[in-house]
Amino acid sequence: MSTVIEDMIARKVFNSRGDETIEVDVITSSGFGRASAPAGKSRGKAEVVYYPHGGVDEAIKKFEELIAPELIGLNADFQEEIDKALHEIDNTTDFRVIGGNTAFAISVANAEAAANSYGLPLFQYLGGYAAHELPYPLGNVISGGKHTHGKSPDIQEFLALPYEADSFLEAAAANIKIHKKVKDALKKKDKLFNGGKSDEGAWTANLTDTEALEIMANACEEVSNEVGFKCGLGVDVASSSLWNTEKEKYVYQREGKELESGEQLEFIKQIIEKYHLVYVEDPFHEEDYESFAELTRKVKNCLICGDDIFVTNTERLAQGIKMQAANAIIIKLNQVGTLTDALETIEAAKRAGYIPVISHRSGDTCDWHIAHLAVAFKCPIIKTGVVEGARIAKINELLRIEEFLGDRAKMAELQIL
Ligand code: 2PG
Ligand code: MG
Repeated sequence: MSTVIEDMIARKVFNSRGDETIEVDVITSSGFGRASAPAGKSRGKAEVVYYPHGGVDEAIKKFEELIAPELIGLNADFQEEIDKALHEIDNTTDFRVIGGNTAFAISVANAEAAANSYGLPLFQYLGGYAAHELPYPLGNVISGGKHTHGKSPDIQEFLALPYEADSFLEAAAANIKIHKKVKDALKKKDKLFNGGKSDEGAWTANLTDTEALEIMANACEEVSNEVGFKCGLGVDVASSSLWNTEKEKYVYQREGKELESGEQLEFIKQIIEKYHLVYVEDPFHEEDYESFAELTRKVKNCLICGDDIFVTNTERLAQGIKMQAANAIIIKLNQVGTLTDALETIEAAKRAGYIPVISHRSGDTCDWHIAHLAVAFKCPIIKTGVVEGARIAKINELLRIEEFLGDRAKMAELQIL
């Protein structure tokens, strides 16, 4: 058995939106790893740059000229060294030379190649014997905002979180039940509803935010009663997409309302209380740490999660921790580039009592690695949609991990505060 990298290949493939992306193969003397990068639509401003000028073609050129010659011959199981080398080759703070998505695909493919060389599943290679807890699936059921076109809710995502399920299988099945129930409710509500879905496989319909919340709250309650465990309701407001810098207001186009920061806080607080939300992501725009902190202080039994505000970045998270801005953080590897960077952020989050929520991107591939990372790095929640190929790839991989673990499989500790 040897983990020495013998060869590396980069190619252009497509993501679920049909956009070009990069896929990387890492071949060691006795193993193989492959990873492809996802892409966000509602991106945080402080995310790393996905590709150098010239896109995926230029990234592949850089890979062949600058990266592969440096990494071939190194040991794949020295993950930190590989990730450090990627930073050194790039030599900028935001991966703008080689591309954050290039770094992502290499970093993850490398980890898989090392695991495969040892004959281990990725989650066991990274997490060892202690990695036996499955995350709760946080799934997008109704889409709005930047993830849709035409008349739809302003809030980007209406999510289900079956946070008291006894197994991952039951939890995933509950989300699917909610997704189906919501379809029936939408058919009843709007004769013109034609079953349209967003990139993430969530329903798209002519609804206001309040109507979407009502439909979701009913579906979650009905399914909770049917399955005998709690299925909570959550939202990703994706507020940076609503924030108008000139007006200094949140512009809700569908409903024709404009809210100042204080009014936004009141609105979010009110929907948390009325619909018993257990999860709220990005309730304010990415620079408003103060309002995040005020909301976190004011609400109980609800995760206040930062995505665009933290962008999986340790420095931005440190600022959040200092200000007690939230109690949960979205982890998207391609917001920072490498596995090592993401792990540092996860560990810092946990030390501060923040819940790390590992997440897909709206444009994704059938790559399943985040399923393994959730178990390896003990992230109690995975945000990866309910249906649609790229989402189901991750859900099904978690079902395989659950089966593999057998009696040792256990759902993660997750106390909704
Ligand atoms: C989000 C994500 C994923 P995108 O905002 O959380 O649902 O969207 O990948 O477009 O940033
Ligand atoms: Mg988000």
